[in-house]
Amino acid sequence: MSTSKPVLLSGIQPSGQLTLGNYIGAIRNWVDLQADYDCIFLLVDLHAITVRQDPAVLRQRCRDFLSLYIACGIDPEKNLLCAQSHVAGHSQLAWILDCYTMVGELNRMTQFKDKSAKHADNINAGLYNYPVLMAADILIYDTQLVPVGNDQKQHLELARDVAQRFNFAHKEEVFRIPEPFIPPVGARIMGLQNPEAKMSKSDDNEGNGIYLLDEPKKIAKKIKRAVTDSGSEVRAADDKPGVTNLLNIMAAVTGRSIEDLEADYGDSGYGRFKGDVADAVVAFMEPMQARYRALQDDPAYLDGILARSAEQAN
Ligand code: ATP
Ligand code: LTN
Repeated sequence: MSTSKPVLLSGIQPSGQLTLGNYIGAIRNWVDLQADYDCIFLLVDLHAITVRQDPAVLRQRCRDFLSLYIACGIDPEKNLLCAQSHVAGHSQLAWILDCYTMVGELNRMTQFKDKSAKHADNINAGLYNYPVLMAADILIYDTQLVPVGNDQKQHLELARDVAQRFNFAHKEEVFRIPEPFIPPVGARIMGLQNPEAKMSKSDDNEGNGIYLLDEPKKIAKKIKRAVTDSGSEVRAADDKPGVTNLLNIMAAVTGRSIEDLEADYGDSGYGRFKGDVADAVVAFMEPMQARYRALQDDPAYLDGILARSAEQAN
């Protein structure tokens, strides 16, 4: 990693199974932006333990996610691919930033409210302080750009506020104020069965998500069974959340615009459209999955990437 370019940082929790939503909202943009920045892509395992984890499973999942980052097109030679827990500075800075974060700010975080409702038996302090550790991940590297999906916008605004408060208190530009990068299309991919809620990697309803490691046949089946809306027109609209979501997915994996897709599929009915969405998703997935399988055969290579990246990050 050179030091001449601006820094880009992002991360994903190694929990559940990576979805097409994670790819479209986050990883795809990392791939597109990696040439122009010094990039750090994190496996945020310390964030993942806000929910109970089996240590061996968590360690293996870090390798699996790392393989998927690479299979999706992240270059491990040019970027740092780190486990968050391998770089102690993240948690050290988090404590300092805790002292510059207001309880009132944390109380407003919607992810905390959602996760507390989902894990009512384990509302721990880590879940509450989660956004402060995320702020530390970002601020410790003088990060300029943070590509994330729409659901992380609130956390990023908090990181900016805390950085500004710290700089103001000490009358010095200690932290660079990071900018979000939220993609214009696909920042919020919705569940296939419930297009009112975002597709999420720890969803209990398996049919709701397309997982990056789903077999092609399964992907096609899930897309064909996706909830669509009344009427038959293929058009993006607020009263058509199911069709709009499939349009966003197809636009993201093919690079075509929504307008172009609407012009092509407008009156052709949902059947043909869904078949083509499934084909487009599978065409993206198959070569990516083959690259993933090849990487899985070499755990020493993966552990080497993590060790080398952590050393440089430290
Ligand atoms: P979990 O269900 O385990 O909380 P998640 O699927 O919400 O996980 P995160 O680890 O919270 O995933 O998010 C990783 C990245 O993927 C973030 O940048 C987030 O904004 C993005 N992302 C997550 N879900 C979606 C989605 N449905 N659409 C677009 N981007 C998403
Ligand atoms: N909270 C994020 C994951 C995350 C992150 C980060 C994203 C942790 N640290 C730093 C961007 C930058 C999420 O997606 N749940």
